[in-house]
Amino acid sequence: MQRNSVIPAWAGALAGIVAGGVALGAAQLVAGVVGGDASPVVAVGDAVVDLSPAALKEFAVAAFGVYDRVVLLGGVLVVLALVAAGLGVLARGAVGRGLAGLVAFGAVGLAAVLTRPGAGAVDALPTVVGVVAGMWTLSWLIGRATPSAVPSAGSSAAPELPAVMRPGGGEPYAFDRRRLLTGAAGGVVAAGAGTLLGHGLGSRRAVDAARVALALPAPATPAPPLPPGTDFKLNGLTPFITKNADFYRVDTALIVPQVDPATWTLRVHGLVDRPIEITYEDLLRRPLTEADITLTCVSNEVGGPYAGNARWLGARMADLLREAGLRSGADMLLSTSADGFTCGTPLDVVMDGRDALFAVAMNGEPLPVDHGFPVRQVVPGLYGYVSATKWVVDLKVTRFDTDEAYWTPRGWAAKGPIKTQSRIDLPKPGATLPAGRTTIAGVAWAQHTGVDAVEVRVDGGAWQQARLAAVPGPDTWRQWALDWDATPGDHTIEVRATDAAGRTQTAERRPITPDGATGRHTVTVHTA
Ligand SMILES: Nc1nc2c(c(=O)[nH]1)N[C@H]1C(S)=C(S)[C@@H](COP(=O)(O)O)O[C@H]1N2
Ligand SMILES: [Mo]
Repeated sequence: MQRNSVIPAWAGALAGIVAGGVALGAAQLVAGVVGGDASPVVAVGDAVVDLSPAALKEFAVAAFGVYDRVVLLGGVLVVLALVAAGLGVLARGAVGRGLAGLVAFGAVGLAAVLTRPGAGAVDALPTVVGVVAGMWTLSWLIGRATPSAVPSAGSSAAPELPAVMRPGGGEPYAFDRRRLLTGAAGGVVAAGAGTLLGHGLGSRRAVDAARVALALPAPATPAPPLPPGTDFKLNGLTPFITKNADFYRVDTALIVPQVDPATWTLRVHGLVDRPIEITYEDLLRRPLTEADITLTCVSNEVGGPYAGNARWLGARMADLLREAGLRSGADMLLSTSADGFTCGTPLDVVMDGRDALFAVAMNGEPLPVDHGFPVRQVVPGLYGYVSATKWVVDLKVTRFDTDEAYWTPRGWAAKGPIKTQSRIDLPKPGATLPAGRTTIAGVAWAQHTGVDAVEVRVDGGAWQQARLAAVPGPDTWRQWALDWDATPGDHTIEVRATDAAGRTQTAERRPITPDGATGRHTVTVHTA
């Protein structure tokens, strides 16, 4: 009966704490999957607050201020760790006692979870799964710590304390320290992974729920109705408006930041007279502007897909900056995302009257999380890496010679105005077409200047004017099309755009670094 008691108390305590950690990690993971805030630690913490006398609560708030909740949860965790350690010590003698203790402890957690207002049966799941995972871990670790074969002196029954002598002599040891420690390390990893993953899943659900529940205000300045004929509606031609689900995504985020609009704020500071911090509610109360703007990525190769056009709704950046009071000498806005990414935007561009927005909506919906929910910047005419900060939380008014944005030391230009480009969508590169009449079509962009002409030539012949679709303004791309009587054989099709200032895009091929690719999009097709 004494067999397991050869495991020292510290080892039992370690097994108990690791088992407790695995229980909490599993509970957090399940809570993340099934939803709700059914984490037993939080529930126990809340129950402690509910059950404790008002005087104690006031003391805690007075003593710890806004950190009272953190202190409370920390206290709950310390108590949990002590109890788990005690159960582990108990489990050395008889695993069943430790397991029974875990069940009893789980019952307390369950009571705390189920007595929360609005709790349902599904809220029991994290605690139940957590207790089962903890029980399994505890018996597994105690099993690992127990020597599988104990050499006994002779074959006589009733050995005393099983003890193995170290080869070099010294203290006898009677339990498998190495197997316990490696098992405990595995348990710690599992506990941490479960907690992090569960937390990530949980905050994703919470932010998704907040996003779906949002009611968007009407724009104070609506976008003018789209003129007729912005979209030729040709099969295979990029639509004028990009659906949110089809919009390209470029960012450095391995895990998309989950930003709760209830806690989001934007700080405007730096070279200003009156630093400002606004909440999401404040932002929605401002007069909002709606505008059709085409975003483009500096990493878009000639003919590439990293451009998209949407109807954005947002507060004008210039208004907020004017309220903050710009100081002289400032020439850059350094914006920071919730995940630390930074963008450097020329101040004069944002202040020159164009629709530079803190956008909250995209094509009539709250911003998708991938596209910067709850708030992102959109500045017509600048590549995304110098203007379009998603999940933006901070705006510092500064100078290009003082501050540097994320991509600048990584080989990209500090300033990135969009270069005029045109793309052939139809026919597809390498396509085989029947000879005869066909349509060559695509999109062209020169944001904030506008596209005035698109020309096409086949096999190096004369440039021909394409017909242009309507546009609501200079900030979007523009569809173009040209009918072509294709003769049998191989053909090369080239395109070039001219902006509203009369500048035709250059034929010179340049790579995307440091400030955007140039050259003419060219496709070859075969006609039979
Ligand atoms: N927070 C954050 N914002 C960001 C980026 C980023 O990496 N992180 N990338 C920028 C770049 S390079 C581009 S092109 C646009 C792309 O916006 P989209 O993903 O909504 O299309 O976002 C910009 N905003
Ligand atoms: Mo980009």
